[in-house]
Amino acid sequence: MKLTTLCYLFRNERKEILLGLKKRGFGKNKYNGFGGKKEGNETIEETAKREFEEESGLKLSKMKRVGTIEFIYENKEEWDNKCAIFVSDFDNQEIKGSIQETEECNPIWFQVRDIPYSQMWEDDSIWLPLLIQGNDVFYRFFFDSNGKLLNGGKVDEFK
Ligand code: 6OG
Repeated sequence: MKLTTLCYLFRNERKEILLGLKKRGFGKNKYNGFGGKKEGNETIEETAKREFEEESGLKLSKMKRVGTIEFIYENKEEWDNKCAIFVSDFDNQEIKGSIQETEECNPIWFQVRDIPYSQMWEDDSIWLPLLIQGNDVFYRFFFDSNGKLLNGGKVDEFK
């Protein structure tokens, strides 16, 4: 199964979150954290930082690993991925670059209380509120080949 990353950047004491509106490819027209596939022999944290910069324009120096989520698809094994989840805080770290819209993604700050769950993957409303409250997230979710959530839940063995 391929290894992927997702990183969520917060600011203003975690009252605001940066989300990216994907403009093409997998998850088009959905908001998500920033991330993608592990390449070559980079570490998973290197992947997370590289993908964050590619999609947002920001080069973060600090990220914290807070969990693992497996996304499993019916009849679409090539989409299955095991995703390392990271968080980062905009304040009190050195950040290079500036927020930029790219061909792939449009980054937008949201108030945490206004997260657009209806325009996100269905699983996000289950675990993202817990992550925001400071919890670790270890989950496995099953989807049909249209990306509809079938079932899923917590997985302790990832810890
Ligand atoms: P590429 O294969 O396009 O990376 N991803 C999901 N994110 C959320 N929130 N929910 C899902 O449920 C997801 N399935 C995949 C992981 C794919 C990116 O999309 C994320 C990767 O960051 C269906 O390079």
